[in-house]
Amino acid sequence: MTIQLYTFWRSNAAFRVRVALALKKLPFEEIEIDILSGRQFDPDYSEVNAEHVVPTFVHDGHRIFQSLAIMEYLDDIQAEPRLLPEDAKEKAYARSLALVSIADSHPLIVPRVRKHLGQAFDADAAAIEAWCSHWTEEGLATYERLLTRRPPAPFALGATPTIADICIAGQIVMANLYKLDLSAFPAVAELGKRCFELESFAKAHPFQQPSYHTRKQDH
Ligand SMILES: N[C@@H](CCC(=O)N[C@@H](CS)C(=O)NCC(=O)O)C(=O)O
Repeated sequence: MTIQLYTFWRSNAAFRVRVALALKKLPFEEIEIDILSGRQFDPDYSEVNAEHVVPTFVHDGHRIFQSLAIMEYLDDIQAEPRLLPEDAKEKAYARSLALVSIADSHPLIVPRVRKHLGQAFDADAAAIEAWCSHWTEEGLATYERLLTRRPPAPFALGATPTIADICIAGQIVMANLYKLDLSAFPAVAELGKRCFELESFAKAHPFQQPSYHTRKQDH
């Protein structure tokens, strides 16, 4: 089996897939697409990903996009360790938790949104940063309420990490990028600590990617 991942150090969606692949212990080749320099619009990559986003996952030549679809596919091709619970209600809850970040928080702060805020509404760098911080904190606050109602034991769905933990950890990654204080979100911070103690999470963090250290200053 060969796996390639079109990825970028800062991409939250790519972070999710890097963690999922590491939890499954599946080796993969990374192909970097610098989405801050517009490489997602290059004709070659446009052919790979019609949405002009990362990640794109390639399994034996078959391409899949959207991090949730990729993580679910990984469970289909290699069942253990499971990233989604088998029980229908638990699986739906895991997906619900995952989508708080994937569908409702993260899409508001991606590069194309930040760019449009500047181009269409004259938002300056400080205003765009404030926008991103706001929507990141909204996601963290939702997770805090959810984790308070159903405390992690020790992970969000139980004994082992699932897509829910991956996405909550991703929300923390966003907070790290915007230098946000997590003290108002103690349950989220505690779960994040537990996740990032695992090598699969820690090594997938944007700040651990080689190109983070060689990035241009404005990236
Ligand atoms: N919902 C998608 C999000 C994909 C996405 O927006 N990726 C970002 C990086 S995290 C991207 O490539 N953005 C390029 C842009 O906004 O121009 C997923 O979960 O895979």
